[in-house]
Order: sequence, then C-alpha cells, then structure tokens
Amino acid sequence: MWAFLHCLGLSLGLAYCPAQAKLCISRQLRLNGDYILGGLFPFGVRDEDAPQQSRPEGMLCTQFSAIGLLWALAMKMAIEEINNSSALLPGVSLGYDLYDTCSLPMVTMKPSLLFMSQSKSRDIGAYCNYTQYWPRVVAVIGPHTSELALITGKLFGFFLMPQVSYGASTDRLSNREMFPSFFRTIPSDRVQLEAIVDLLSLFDWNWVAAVGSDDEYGRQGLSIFSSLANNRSICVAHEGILPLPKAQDPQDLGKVGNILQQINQSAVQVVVLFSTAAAARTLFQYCIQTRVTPKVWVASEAWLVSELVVKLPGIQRVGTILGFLLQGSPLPEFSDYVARCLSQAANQTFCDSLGETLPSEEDVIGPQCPQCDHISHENISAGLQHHQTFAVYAAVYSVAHALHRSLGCNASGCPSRNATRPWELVSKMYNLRFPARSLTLQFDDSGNVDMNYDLKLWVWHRDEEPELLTVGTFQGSLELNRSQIHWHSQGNKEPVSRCSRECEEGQVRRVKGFHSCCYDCLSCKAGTYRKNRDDLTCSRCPEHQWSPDLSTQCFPRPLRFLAWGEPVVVALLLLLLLETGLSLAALGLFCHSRGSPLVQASGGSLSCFGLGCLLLVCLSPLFHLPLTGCLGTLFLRAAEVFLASEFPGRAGRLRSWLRGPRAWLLLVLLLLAEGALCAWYLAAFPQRMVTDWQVLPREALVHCQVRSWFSFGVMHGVNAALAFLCFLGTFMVQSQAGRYNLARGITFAMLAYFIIWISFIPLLANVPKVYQPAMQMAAILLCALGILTTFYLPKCYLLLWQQHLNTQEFFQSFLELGPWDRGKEGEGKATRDRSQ
Ligand SMILES: *[C@@H]1O[C@H](CO)[C@@H](O)[C@H](O)[C@H]1NC(C)=O
Ligand SMILES: *[C@@H]1O[C@H](CO)[C@@H](O)[C@H](O)[C@H]1NC(C)=O
Ligand SMILES: *[C@@H]1O[C@H](CO)[C@@H](O)[C@H](O)[C@H]1NC(C)=O
Ligand SMILES: *[C@@H]1O[C@H](CO)[C@@H](O)[C@H](O)[C@H]1NC(C)=O
Ligand SMILES: *[C@@H]1O[C@H](CO)[C@@H](O)[C@H](O)[C@H]1NC(C)=O
Ligand SMILES: *[C@@H]1O[C@H](CO)[C@@H](O)[C@H](O)[C@H]1NC(C)=O
Ligand SMILES: *[C@@H]1O[C@H](CO)[C@@H](O)[C@H](O)[C@H]1NC(C)=O
Ligand SMILES: *[C@@H]1O[C@H](CO)[C@@H](O)[C@H](O)[C@H]1NC(C)=O
Ligand SMILES: *[C@@H]1O[C@H](CO)[C@@H](O)[C@H](O)[C@H]1NC(C)=O
Ligand SMILES: CC(=O)N[C@H]1CO[C@H](CO)[C@@H](O)[C@@H]1O
Repeated sequence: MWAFLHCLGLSLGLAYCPAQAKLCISRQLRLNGDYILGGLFPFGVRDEDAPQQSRPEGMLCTQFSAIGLLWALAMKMAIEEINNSSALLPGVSLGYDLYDTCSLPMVTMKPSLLFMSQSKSRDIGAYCNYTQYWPRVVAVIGPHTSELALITGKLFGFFLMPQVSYGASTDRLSNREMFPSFFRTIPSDRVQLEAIVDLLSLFDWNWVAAVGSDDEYGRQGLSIFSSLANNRSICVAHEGILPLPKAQDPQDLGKVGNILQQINQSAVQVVVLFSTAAAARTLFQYCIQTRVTPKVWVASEAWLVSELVVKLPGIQRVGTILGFLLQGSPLPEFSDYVARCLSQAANQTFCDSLGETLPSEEDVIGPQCPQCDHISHENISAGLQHHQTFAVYAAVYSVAHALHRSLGCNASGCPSRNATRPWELVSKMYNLRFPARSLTLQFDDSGNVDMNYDLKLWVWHRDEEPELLTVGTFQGSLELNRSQIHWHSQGNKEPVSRCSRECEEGQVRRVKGFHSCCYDCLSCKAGTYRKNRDDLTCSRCPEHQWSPDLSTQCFPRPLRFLAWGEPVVVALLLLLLLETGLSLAALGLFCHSRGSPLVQASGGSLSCFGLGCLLLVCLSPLFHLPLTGCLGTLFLRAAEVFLASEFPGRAGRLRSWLRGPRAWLLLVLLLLAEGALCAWYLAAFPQRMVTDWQVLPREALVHCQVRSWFSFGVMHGVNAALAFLCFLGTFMVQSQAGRYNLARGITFAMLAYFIIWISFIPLLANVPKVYQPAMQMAAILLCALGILTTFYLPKCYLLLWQQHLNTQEFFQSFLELGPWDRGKEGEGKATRDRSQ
C-alpha cells in the first residue's frame, strides 16, 4: 500500500513539475549499428527505505546517480568517435544499448539476460552447442562494482561473451579459469594495496588499523592488505568490517562504534579504510559525532573522491585523508560533449527526430533511465572530472580494436563484413594491446591493465570542499613529494604510528605479545652486534673480530705482543743495560786483576768464565746453558769450600779435581749435559708462535707457547740442583775472624737465585697473560743481577776500594789448604806488596 502511494507520489511529482523541461536523454541510451555493445551503468540508486521484495517484480530505482549517466555518456562519445574515425573499423558502425544496474545484483540480472537473448528476439535458447549462437550484443561494458561483476562475469563467462569492466577491481576477478571472458581497464586492487603498503612503509607507519566494508570489495581488499602488510613488517593492530548502510539498524551503528573504539584503544594514528563510499560515510558520520581524535585516513579509490564523503559536514575534523587515484588520460572535450548532449536533449525538434532506433524493450525492462530526463547541468557537473570516465572510454576502445582485428580490417576498409561472434572476440582480446588517447594499454594474462596511480591529499581551503592535491605517484614504486603534504595534526607534524619506538643503533628487538611491531629493545653486549635492522638476537662476532657494546659491526682484532717502546720493555731494556754494564765492568776488573789473591780465591780464570756466562745469560735467547756455566763455576768453588771446612784432611787430594784442567773438564761435562737437554728440548718441542683469541677482548695475543712444562722444568732442574748443592755446601760454613768468607757470597747468590725463581711462579700465574713474557725476562735478568750483586760485586768493591784487604792472609782460609800454584803465588805476593 505504502509502496503504491510512494510510486504514485513520484509519478505525480514528475507530472506536476512543469518548470523543469523534460529531456530525451533516456531515448538516446540506445543506438543501432552493425555491432551492438551492451552497457551496464548505475543510473539509479535504490531508495533506502524501499520495501523488501516478496515477488520477482521489476525493481524501481528512483534516486538519480549522476556519475552513472556521465559514464554512459562517455561510452556514447567513444562509440561516436569510433564511428566517425576512418582508421578504426572503417565502414563498420557500432551501436549501443545501455541499462541501469542500480548497483543491485537483482536489477543487473535482467539486462544481462537481455544481452544474451538471440538477436531480434527476447529468447535465450537452450542448446548443446553455442558456437553458432548469435546473442543480441557482441560485448558488454561494465558493470562498475566488483559485487556485480562477480555475478555477471560468471554468466557471460559461460557464453564466452567478452565483458570489459571499468570499475570492478577485486582481485578475485583476475582468475582466468573462473572468469574466462572478463577484462577490465583498471588494475586489480592488489596494485592499489601495494601502493598503500609502500606509502605506510615510506612513513614508517607499522602500527595501523585496517577497516573494510562488508562486501566483496572491502573483504577482499582487507585480506590482501593484511598479507601485503605482513610481508613488509607492518602490523595491523585492528581489523574491522564496516556494515553496509543498506539496512540502517541500531545494531550496525553499534558495530561502527565498536570499530572506532577499538581503533581508539589500540592507539594507532593511521587507518586504512578500504570501503565503499556509503559505508565510509557512516563511519565518518559517527567519527564526527563522537569527536574521535584526528587520524590519518588512507582511502581506497572507491571513496576518495566520492561526493557522499566529500560533502559530509564536519569531515575536515577527522584528520588527514589521502589515497591513490588512477591517473588515466584526460578527456578534455568530454565536458563540452556532455553540455552538447544536454542542450540537444532539450531540443524538441532533435528529440522528435530520434525515432525508434532499436526495438523498444520498455515493456520488459521498464524505462531505461526515467530520472535522466529531469536533470540539469548542475546535477551532473561535479562528476565531470571523475577518474573512471577514462576507464569507460578505454573499455569501448578495447572492444573496437578487438573487433577491428577480428574482422581483419585495415585503414581502407574491412574485407569480410562477416559477422564476428562474441566468443571469437574473446580470443582476440587476450593480451590485446590498444591505444586509448595518450596511453597504450595492454590486457595482461589475467585481463587487467597496468596503470599508474596518483597519491592524492585532501586539502581544505577555509570551509569549502576539499581540493585533491597530487603529492606523489605510484609506478611500481612510490615517489613522494613530502614538502607538499600538510598534515591535519597539531603544528603540521608528521604523525607517528608505531607500537614501539625504533630501537637505537646496536639494539635488537625482543618482541612482546602477538605483534612483531611491539617490542622491547635489548642492547648488544661487547663481542656481539646487530647484524640487520630487524634482528631479534645479537649476532656473535667471528673469532678474529671484536665489537664494543651497542655495536652494529665488528672490527678486526689487531695482533698484540710486547713491542719495542712499551714501558715494560723499556724498563727491561734499562735493567738489561745495567746488568750488562755491571757484568762487563766486573769481568774487566776480574780479568785485569786475575792474579790477585781475591780473584784466585774466587776461582781465578774460572770465575772470569763464570762472569762471562752471567753476561751471556741476559744476551742469549736460551739462558739455561750460560746459567749452568755460571752456576758450575760457583759449584766448584762451593765444593772446595765444603771440602775444606768439612774434610780438612782429605781436601788436598780432591782439590786437584776442583782446580786446573780437571775442573774445566768437569765444567765442560756439566755444560754438555745441559746442552744436550737444551738440544732435546728444542728438537722435541720446537718453539712455536701461537695466536690467542681468548685472553684479550679486543686484540689477539701472539706469544710463544711453552709446549711441555715438564721438559722446561727438567732444564731448570739442572740449574736448580746445582744451586741447591751450592747452597747446601756453603750455608753452614763459618769463617775465622779477620778472614774473608767466600762461602757467604755463594750462599747469598743462591738465596737470590731461589727467591727470584720461587717468587716467579706465583707472579707468573697472576700477571695478565700479555705480560707473562716480560715477567719471564725480568726473572732471568733479576736472577743474573742477583748473582752478580751478591757474589761478584762485593769482590769488585774490595778490588777497587779495599785494596789493602786483597792479601793472602785475608783469603787465608782457602790458601791454607796447601801449596798454592807456585807461578801464581809470586803474582799474588806482588799484588799484596803493591797494596801495602
Ligand atoms: C562525429 O561526427 C559528427 C559529424 O560527422 C559530429 O557532429 C560529431 O560531433 C562527431 N562525434 C565525435 C564524438 O567526434
Ligand atoms: C559445435 O558446432 C560447431 C559448428 O557447428 C562444430 O564445428 C562443433 O564440432 C560442434 N561441437 C560439438 C561438441 O558438437
Ligand atoms: C614478500 O614479498 C617478496 C617480494 O614481493 C616475495 O618475494 C616474498 O615471497 C614475499 N614473502 C611473503 C612471506 O609473502
Ligand atoms: C578515544 O580515547 C581517548 C583517550 O584514550 C578518549 O578520551 C576518547 O573519549 C576516546 N574516544 C572514543 C570515541 O572512544
Ligand atoms: C534543434 O535541433 C535541430 C535539428 O537537430 C536544429 O536544426 C535546431 O537548430 C536546433 N534548435 C536549437 C535551438 O538548438
Ligand atoms: C537536480 O538539481 C536540482 C537543483 O539542484 C534538484 O532540484 C533536482 O532534484 C536534481 N535532480 C535530480 C534528478 O537529482
Ligand atoms: C586493405 O586490405 C585489402 C584486402 O585485404 C587490400 O586489398 C588493401 O590493399 C589493404 N589496404 C591497405 C592500406 O593495406
Ligand atoms: C564470409 O563471407 C564470405 C563471402 O563474403 C563467405 O564466402 C564466407 O562463407 C563467410 N564466412 C562465414 C564464416 O560466414
Ligand atoms: C615538490 O613540491 C614543491 C612545492 O610544490 C615543488 O617546488 C617541488 O618541485 C616538488 N618536487 C618534486 C620532486 O616534485
Ligand atoms: C552517430 C554517428 O556518429 N554515426 C556515424 C557512424 O559511422 C558512420 C561511418 O563511419 C557514419 O556515417 C555515421 O554518421
């Protein structure tokens, strides 16, 4: 009843509207020709409060959608252009038959069936074989939404009727098997979503919300966006599905509120809104009402330029809006063409001349666009620059070029005017390359064309409608002009939309929770480093490299060894100089006064030899051998003292072994034994340089390895045994008053020897490994210096400054052993005489 009244009211309204002259646009939506192209355009929008249908009647779409009519006019213009042109399809005329889809599948079905009906009839026959079937149209342009294209695409796909959409962008339509005859003159949504993901990563926004409308377009877009974002390490904090505003019930508003609340809670600053214009409008209405803090809204093409959103009061308060729009090619004369059409349609003479060009289908399909006859230029002027107009224009050209090829036409004419059936056209359209204005487009394997996108930003000048400013382009990759972007945020600051702040250099992420974008930052310790920006753990440096704390790279470790110029080495050198100087001086002095009683008592030429060995201890690389020489001379002295004090009677017999050539023989034997040990040590465990990576954190320590501590000990053992015997033989020996005690010098020397080597062991274990070689050298030098100062230097002192003590009597304890070497005695006497 209500519906009836509504219809009545509408028709009455139209009838009682004499001020607005009736146009005849609805009668120009069809044209006869050799080949007819069907067209599906959204001329109307269904009344929101129209009742639910309970019977399969024709549906009434009363609201006018200007953009649908403009697209239809673009198709009309393209076909006229082709008809006028002599290059494309010469002599062949194209016709068209355009119907309303009302953006509803139920409304779209009827014209689709009509297109498939046999020409000059309204029947669709049921046959086994449709190769000989002649449908009314040769191709269909449209429909414009993915929702509708998914339905018609399958229907036309069965008959292999070519269908070229100018607006259905869902990625599912790229499926060649499901939609074998579907083509479109726009890229799939995937391309636009790749551009959006590029935009997000360019601004480092990795914590975003994604909202899609509750239809094919939104759901598919959302799912592709999620997978693309995931691949680029962008986290989708919240995903929401916006209800379509078809049936406005409070539950839906509640859903919108929920989505907004969750967006608000997750603290994202950027929302990707992949939705139809109508759904976006409801969201923004709610947004403006509840005063949600301004955000960055990344728009999908469907609502970026839609009047529904642009004209929403208060829309400038929702924040920054940007999105991608197809570039296409401009159609500068289109607005003139539309104006001409409108003025022609108002010309009664012209309208009367139209006549019936095609059999009228009004009885089955209803009036094609009754609303179109009651418009003025103002009603449609806003949509004149719509970016999809070019897609319609290009769609017509793609069919025309395919037909041109199918008929084998050239510039002068078409040889066979034999009719081409729709399915023959489909094969010609695969991978078809065709020019459309300034662009050359090509259908790829899935029937899409490649086109560039412009990044558009909404810029408001005072309270007017926003201007769309181009701030970047996407041609496989995004190029951006950042200086042109005005953020609708406080102080035009670039918004930051991240879950966690960027980690500093040398820190890695420890992800907390579900999202990889939310993390704590952990610092890499020395010896480890952050290899890649997104690493979750610190990597260890290779052995030959080091790194400080918080590092992003490793540095090579320089070799470390005791080098000339280091303070320790300088000190050692000074010690060596002192030792060598003193030894040389003592040696000179001893040799000079070789025959004096003092030197004779100390061993004579043997003591000179001992001093020489002591000098060599510091200068030769293998100190054990000269040390044995030195200790050997002292040992002979100590043995003599021991015999003299313990076995005074028998000493004389043994003394010949301790002096003269036999003593030398003994010494040589000792040296040979030690020499053999040294040779064995060097042969069995050759010196090897090793590089130690563990000891020093930043450098590699190079040192000589002691490969067998046992053999090392054995070599030391000979010397230690000699020293021990010396010590045992001399430490108890008493001297008579007023006599020189030779034993005490040896005791002290051995004490020095033992103190130095015994303290060397714990010191060596405790000094840093770098200084261990220095420690060893110091021990050798100090050992030599100790023997020098305790045994030889006091004697030098006596030789130099206490000449009067250098007498036979003073050194009596020895000399009383028996007759002294006669030759030397005179000398000794002479010295004594001289000193007196
Ligand atoms: C086609 O040619 C006719 C006259 O030949 C002209 O009036 C019309 O504007 C042309 N149409 C287009 C779209 O160029
Ligand atoms: C369908 O018809 C065509 C032409 O009439 C014929 O060549 C073809 O073999 C037929 N196909 C089948 C499966 O019958
Ligand atoms: C991410 O994208 C790259 C490049 O497009 C592709 O090679 C890779 O397979 C993708 N990875 C995932 C997990 O989708
Ligand atoms: C958004 O969150 C802020 C603070 O977190 C709160 O003040 C505001 O009311 C919330 N708005 C909505 C619409 O939930
Ligand atoms: C109306 O159209 C006719 C024929 O197309 C033309 O001769 C006439 O000049 C037009 N009138 C106006 C006012 O444009
Ligand atoms: C066209 O615009 C006029 C004035 O703006 C308006 O009254 C009329 O309803 C519009 N017509 C349609 C079909 O939208
Ligand atoms: C066009 O095709 C016809 C017949 O195929 C041929 O005779 C003619 O030379 C062609 N013209 C041009 C310009 O190629
Ligand atoms: C095409 O036309 C020629 C003559 O114009 C005719 O001989 C031929 O059989 C026709 N082919 C088809 C497929 O209709
Ligand atoms: C970016 O925009 C500024 C201001 O409009 C302009 O001067 C500059 O040339 C643009 N740069 C690029 C690379 O487009
Ligand atoms: C409406 C229109 O432009 N029709 C033209 C179609 O093409 C033929 C031949 O090219 C012309 O003669 C028509 O005028």
